[in-house]
Amino acid sequence: MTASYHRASQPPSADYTIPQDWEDYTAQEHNTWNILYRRLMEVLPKRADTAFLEGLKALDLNKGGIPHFGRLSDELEKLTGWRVVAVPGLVPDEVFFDHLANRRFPAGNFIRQPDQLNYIQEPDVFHDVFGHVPMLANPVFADYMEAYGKGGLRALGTGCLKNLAALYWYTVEFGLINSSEGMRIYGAGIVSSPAESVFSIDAPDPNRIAYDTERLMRTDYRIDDFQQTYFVIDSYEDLLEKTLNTDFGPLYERLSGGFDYTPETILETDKVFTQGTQAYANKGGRF
Ligand code: HBI
Ligand code: FE
Repeated sequence: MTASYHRASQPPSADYTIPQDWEDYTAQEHNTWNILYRRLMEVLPKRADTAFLEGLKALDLNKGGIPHFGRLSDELEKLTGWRVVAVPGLVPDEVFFDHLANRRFPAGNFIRQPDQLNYIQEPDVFHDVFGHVPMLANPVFADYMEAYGKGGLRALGTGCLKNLAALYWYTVEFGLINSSEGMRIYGAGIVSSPAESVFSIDAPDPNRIAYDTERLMRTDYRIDDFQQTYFVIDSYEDLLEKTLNTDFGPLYERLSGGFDYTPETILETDKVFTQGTQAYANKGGRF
């Protein structure tokens, strides 16, 4: 009888990777994956971007139960050169950046408890694999994730890791795209949450503001509730190009290493798609 959810069966290696121990998952853990998958597929068609839905199909994450990382990686690697490696949970930034820079996505090998289906603090295998991996099948987004990892390694020691974390948060985790079909989700933190998938597209509450690299790196974010502001990209090509063309050296000089704007702030310079009902127009500057 294994523990009701996985933890590292042995201390992690220097890069924090551990065996997934796929054969040790219980029927209940596989069933938790199936329940979450079904719940998300009730709300994601018409809300998730086609890039996400195509990745989900290409990788066939609906085989039933928790995917086997080795077999999943063999499929993913054929598409964009990415592999999925098992880790026991959050890993230090420099380890995380190094994995991304080498096209390895670190995914938790444990899954949430049946009584925690709606929200978890730490990314489990459902958030990491269902939420993040399908977008890694998109060649342009796959390039963005590698560029993010390489940028992170260069940023170590600049004192701006919080600003870099905001860039990850407002794109990879909670990003929206203004697609030809309308506003759509690509962020993993949204697509792995049934409630926030509906809220981020349907609700009048949040602001939806056009992506701007420096603007969102200066913006604080909440980790324990729905986002009050979502940033919207025009395309993955545009996101990649803006990231590759940003001269981060001088930007890090300008950044305080902290945040200048609260999550609900709207600036006069913002290109606003929707001003949220909860938002107040803060003219910017420190809060
Ligand atoms: N570790 N396993 C894991 N998964 C993450 O998403 C993660 C992490 N470590 C650091 C981190 N994310 C954030 O600080 C990123 O913004 C870098
Ligand atoms: Fe995540």
